[in-house]
Amino acid sequence: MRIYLNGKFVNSHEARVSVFDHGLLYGDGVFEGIRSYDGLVFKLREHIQRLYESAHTLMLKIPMEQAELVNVVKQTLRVNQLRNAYIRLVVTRGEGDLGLDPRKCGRPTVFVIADKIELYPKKLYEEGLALITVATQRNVPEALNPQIKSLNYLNNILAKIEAITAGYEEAIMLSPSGYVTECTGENLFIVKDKQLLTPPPYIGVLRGITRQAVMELGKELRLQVREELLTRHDLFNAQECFLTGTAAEIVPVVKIDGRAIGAGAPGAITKKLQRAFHQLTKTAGIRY
Ligand code: PXG
Repeated sequence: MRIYLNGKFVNSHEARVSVFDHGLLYGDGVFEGIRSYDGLVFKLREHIQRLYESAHTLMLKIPMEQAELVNVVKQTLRVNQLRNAYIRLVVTRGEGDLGLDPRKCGRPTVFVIADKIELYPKKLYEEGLALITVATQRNVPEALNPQIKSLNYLNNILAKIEAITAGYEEAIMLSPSGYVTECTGENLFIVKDKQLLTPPPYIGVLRGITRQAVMELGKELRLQVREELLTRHDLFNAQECFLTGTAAEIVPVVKIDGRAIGAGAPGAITKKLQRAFHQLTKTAGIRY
């Protein structure tokens, strides 16, 4: 496997970063997870733009233009001869010393990994997921805005550990006031009376690229699509619920905190959106 690292392609065993890299020492950096489908990178420009916006808020200057980074991603896929891939793009503050001061880091570290995609089991999509809400609250935007896709994922990892410890695969995280935010690596939607509802970014969620695509598909399917504050009660009494994310795509949710959602099986609108999404992946990408 060839990895892009700071301007060069190197073999994976040579792809090393310093123990003084502030991405490692402090989680000071940003990343993206991107997918390609049959030779098309899905929503590549949107992912690149989100990466640059996350970096801008951190005052982390990515040492190349967006168009150049788009080309690096395409090149990494070509060099590794991958047509269906998972791409991880990482930019860290770079190598510094044993202090937080970002001014000590001379040059950001940039790397791109493209690997075969590990698909989730088919059973997950056919049977749907059972979820629990967890005690670990989602980061508040006033402290560390979840819209920044930073290398600091401990908030999500703590929630994931709670879910796993309780015997579940994924957790629903709430805001400090008890509103639904998102899962540890996916956004959440519910369907109720022809409405497609998802929590608004200001409550503390990542603006998922898949989330955005699904909102647009929902409108095309003549659903009323809205960002709305949701409580656990709203989830329990939804007709359908599903999660969205680059790796997971659209995953039905059939049980939350022991309550069956709708009929307790993947819903009709969820299935329609899954089909529409798969169609979109065949057209909405950038060729490489
Ligand atoms: N919320 C959070 C907190 C995320 O990390 C999403 C939502 C979905 O966003 P996209 O843009 O992918 O629709 C994410 C996704 C993975 C993986 O391998 C995904 C994410 C982070 C780490 C790993 O699926 N982010």
